[in-house]
This record gives sequence, C-alpha cells and structure tokens, in this order.
Amino acid sequence: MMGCRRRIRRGLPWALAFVFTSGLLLWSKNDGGTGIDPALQDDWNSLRLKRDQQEYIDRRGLHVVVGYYLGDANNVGSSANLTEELLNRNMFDPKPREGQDGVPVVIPPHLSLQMQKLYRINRFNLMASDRIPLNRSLPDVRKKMCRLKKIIIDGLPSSSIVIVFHNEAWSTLLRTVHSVINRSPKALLKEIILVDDASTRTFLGEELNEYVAKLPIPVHILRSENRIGLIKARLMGARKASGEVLVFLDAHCECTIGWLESLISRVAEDRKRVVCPVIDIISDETFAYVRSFELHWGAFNWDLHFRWYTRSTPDIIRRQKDITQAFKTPAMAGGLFAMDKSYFFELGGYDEKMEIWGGENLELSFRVWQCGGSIEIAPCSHVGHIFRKSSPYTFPGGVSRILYTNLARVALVWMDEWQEFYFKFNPEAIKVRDEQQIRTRLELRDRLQCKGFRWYLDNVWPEHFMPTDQRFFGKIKNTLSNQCLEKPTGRGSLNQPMGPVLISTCDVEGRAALTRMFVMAPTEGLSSKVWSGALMTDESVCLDTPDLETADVTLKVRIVACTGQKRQNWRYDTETMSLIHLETNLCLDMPTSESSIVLKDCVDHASQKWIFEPVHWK
Ligand code: UD2
Ligand code: MN
Repeated sequence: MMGCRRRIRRGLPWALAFVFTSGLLLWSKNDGGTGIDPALQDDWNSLRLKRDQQEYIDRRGLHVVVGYYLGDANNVGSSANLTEELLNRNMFDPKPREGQDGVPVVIPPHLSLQMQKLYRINRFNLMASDRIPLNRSLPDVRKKMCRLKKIIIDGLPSSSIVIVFHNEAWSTLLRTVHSVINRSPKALLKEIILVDDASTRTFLGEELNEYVAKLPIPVHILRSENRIGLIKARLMGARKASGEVLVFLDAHCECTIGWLESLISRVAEDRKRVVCPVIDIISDETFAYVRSFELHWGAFNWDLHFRWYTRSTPDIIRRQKDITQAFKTPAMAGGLFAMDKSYFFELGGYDEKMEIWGGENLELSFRVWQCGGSIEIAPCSHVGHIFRKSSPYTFPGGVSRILYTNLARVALVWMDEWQEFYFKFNPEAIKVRDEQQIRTRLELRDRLQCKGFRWYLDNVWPEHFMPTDQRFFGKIKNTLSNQCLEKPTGRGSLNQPMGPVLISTCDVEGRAALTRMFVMAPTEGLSSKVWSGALMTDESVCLDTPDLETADVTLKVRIVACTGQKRQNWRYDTETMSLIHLETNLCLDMPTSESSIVLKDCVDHASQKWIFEPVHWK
C-alpha cells in the first residue's frame, strides 16, 4: 500500500491501464511483490500464467504488462469459499474519511486474507471499495487552463446518463451514480438510467429500487430478465432516454468536476461529434484515483484489440497553444462517451447481433467516422474508471466464440479488404465468419453512404501500421543466415524498451508468423529502386536505433513505439539489398555470434544483405 502512495506522489503512473477488446489487455504493473497470501499464491500464479503476459518498460520508464485476457475461465461462484450467501451480502460499510480526495485505501493487515477472498468477486478490491463513502471527494484533476475556461451552460442540451451493469458491487455502482449527481450541473442532467443486465445479486433488486427512489435526480432502473450483454443493454437504456444527449458510463466510474459540461458543449456545437472524456484510473487494488496522461488517442492492433497510442512530439508542441482543445481519435475505448441521441439512432444504434462484451467500440468508431461523423477526446473532461486485469463475469456460449463473433462482424461490415487480413491471421474468427448475418448492417452502410476503410486509414488514422497496396508487407530475411527479423515478445529491461530486434527462423505459419511481419511505406513508391521510410510492425512499434549517446559498442537495434522521427527512418536498396539507417548511415547487420541485430559500418557482405519477402495479406 505504501508503495502505491509513494508512486502517486512521484506521479509515475499516469499508469496506463489499457482497455481491451477481445482479449489483449495492457495495464501498469503496480505491485512490487504480489502482496498475496502464500495460501492463495497458487491461485494467483495460475491466474497470472493464464494471462501469458509480456512485460516491458516503455520509453517513459513505465512498466507495462501485456497479457492475453481470457475473460472468465474461472467461474466466480465455484471459487473456493465464495458461497451464494457471501456473493449476495452487501458489505458496504463506509468509514468517513476513507479514500477521501482519491487517496489510496489501506486495509489493516489482519483483514488481508478476507480482502483477497473478496477481491475475486468483482476482480477488484471490494473491501477497499466498501470502505469508501459513496460521495467521496476527488481532486480537480483538470489542467489550469481547463479550470479557467468558462463553459456557458445556458442553452446546452440536457443529458441522460446510461449505465449498464451485470452483478456490479453496490459501492462501485452507487459511487458512480453519486459522482454523477454531485459533480454535474443540474441543468444538464435530466436523468440517470440504470440497466440491470440480469444481475443475480439480491441486493441489486428491491434494495436498489428503494435506494435510488430517494435520490434528488430521477434514476430509472430498467431490468432485463435474460442476460443480453452490454451492447443490447445500452440500447435498451438509450431507447428509454428522454435527454437530448446520451452519456454512457461503465458501472464502476467516478466523474470529476467539469466532466459533463466539457462533453455536452462539444456535442451541442456539432451533433455528429462523439465526445469521450479522458479516462483516469481508479486503482483496482487501492481505489486511489490516478490522473492519466491526456495525450493519448485510441486505435487498435492487427488483432482488432483496442489500444492507446501516444501523440507525436510535433503534435504535442502544436497543442501547447491551447491544451483545452478537444482532439480527434480514430477509435474510442467504448465505455465512456457522449453522443446526440437522435444521431445515435440515425446512425444505427449498435449492432444488435453482437453479444455480451467486446468489439462494439470499434464498430461504432468505424461507423461514426466512415459515415460522416467524428470522435474526439475532450481533455478537460476527466472520468475515473476501474480497469480490471480479468473479467469477473461469465460469457455464456464461451469467451472466444463471443469475442470472435463480435470482431468478425466488425470486420465483415466495415473493413472491406482488410477483413481478409484479419481473418487470415485469426483463424478462430473464420470459424464463426460464415454464420454471420450482416445484411441489415450492410444496408445501413449503404443507406448512410459511408466511406470505405481505405478512406478511414488514409484520413482518420494516417499513422496506422496496417498493410496497404502501396506498402511492403512481409518478412525481412538475412541472406547469410536465411533468418528473419522478429519483433521481440519477451521481457524487456529498463534500458532496452521491448528488447532488441531478434533474428530467428522464417518458416513459421499462421499467427506465429505475425511477429516476423513488417510494413514499410516507401516515400517514392514500391516501384522505385530505393525505398525509404519507417519499418513498422504490429502494436505501432518501429525499428529504432539504440540510444546512441549511451550505447555500448554493439549498437543493437531495438523495437520501440513509432514516433515518425528521423531516427526511425531506413533506406532499402532493392539492388544492393542493404538496409541503411538514415541518420547514421550505418547498415543493418546480422552478427553470426548473436540472435539480435546491430548497426555497423556498411560493407559488401552477406550479413548486411536483406531480402524483403512479401506476404499476401488479402
Ligand atoms: C471496455 C469498455 C466497456 C466496453 C468494453 C468492450 C471502457 C472504460 N470500458 O471494457 O464499456 O466498451 O470495453 O465491450 O472503455 N456489462 C453488462 N452485461 C454484460 C457484460 C458487461 O451489463 O454481459 C456491463 C458491466 O457491468 C460494465 C459494462 O458493461 O458496467 C462494461 O463492462 P466491463 O467493465 O467489463 O468492460 P471493460 O471496462 O473491461
Ligand atoms: Mn469497465
């Protein structure tokens, strides 16, 4: 606990806990040791193993963990000692100053065992949450310029806040509700709509009805008898909403001062704008409120998992003139956004054939952009969200079936020839592809006269690292060893973000081959003899030099986040087959003694000759 407090003061993790769609999850590792009782260590270890995680230190020194998220393989109810009685007990027991101003909760050591047990129910520290009052204070995390900026509320449209939930904890659900009530201008807040997606916890029934009836703002509860998933639950809420703007929130959020007016005012100016807040982090372990970095925007990786990427340096400098300006984002995380109600339905609501969880954020993102709207992040609007390391609920029908179904629908309807790229490298998704009925969604796309995915990539996400007809996509093979460049997946260390570029056998098939794939967009075009540009690969990482000032003599080439800077530019001579680093004029070389590659003075030798071997992606 102390560790967390220390880190917050140091301000280190604006710690990105990243959201995921069908599985990949990125979060900041915030435990020095696990802090887990030895008796539960096995359980914990198996959870961690299942996540098949990779860890590295990013360029800012942030410890990042990338894990494969498996949804709920481990059925909550069946976990040892989690009885029905316990699951249905509302243990909310607030201590007046606990968690005040967003500080971390410290659980007394004698409660540690019980704390770990309760953690499994919602996959966050339920005991910590249950000790924090529903109306706890939070700091004003906005930048000074945001605080000074006056937004005139008169004349702005009213909003309906839609919160869907399935077996949420009492304290997190109602802290979300109270934070909305306490920190939204009354004139903008028409109602809160809670949609109960077939929760089984008894305290979410009559007890919840009675509680919300006493609140000073109309709170309506809609209940679905059967589990319909978050997508259909949101539709249910949206249809009942009477405000002009829909604002969606997850059921474990806390809104900070100024959050709502910053969203609504942007939507009011242009009804085709979908506006997201900056998503801050409520620690799943301590419930500390951690302000996150404002300069991230959302997109996705080759597997169509949502990802945050950092803005480029020139872009950051440009923005310094007015940091209160909203900025465009190619995709949204999914849970928190404001959208004009009539525009939401005009644009086709959600795809009702999507189940439970996942993919709807990309579907809506593509639809909004391709059909004439825009998506942006309002940096003066901050809302905290509890990012979890795994999902607490069941996925009826199986996690992978549900996730691949949802993503297959996204690809089939919106991605044109890039759907082939997705299916080619995600054979699991092929299994569900042919059974998808997508006619009405394609008709919608037609009716709205939406643009193609090519347009989206070119105009909305020019920094993308997808293959295109104008780009090279394939393997980069050394003529001496017949081995290929490979993106490292293992652990990095502090001074080697993501590790050096590896070299290994080219002959792998299917998904494994993806770590050998590179993309290069030659500035002069593929038909020219000399190509120059960045060598990009999945997750927006690029071939980069070692830190030249500090590097040891070997100059190992690394893979780091793409920045668009010159140090990531390479020239490939299709005739001599040499690959030259533009800034240093050194050549990419494969030392025989090592499995990583280096920069060396250029010589006419097979260790410096590379074959760009194209791979069909569609
Ligand atoms: C993120 C989004 C989430 C959603 C999801 C992809 C944020 C902060 N969160 O994952 O809103 O877009 O990506 O689908 O951007 N729920 C139900 N019924 C279900 C499953 C979930 O009502 O069958 C509720 C759940 O109680 C919660 C909300 O849906 O309030 C989102 O679920 P989550 O918190 O598990 O999603 P998250 O944050 O991992
Ligand atoms: Mn959530």
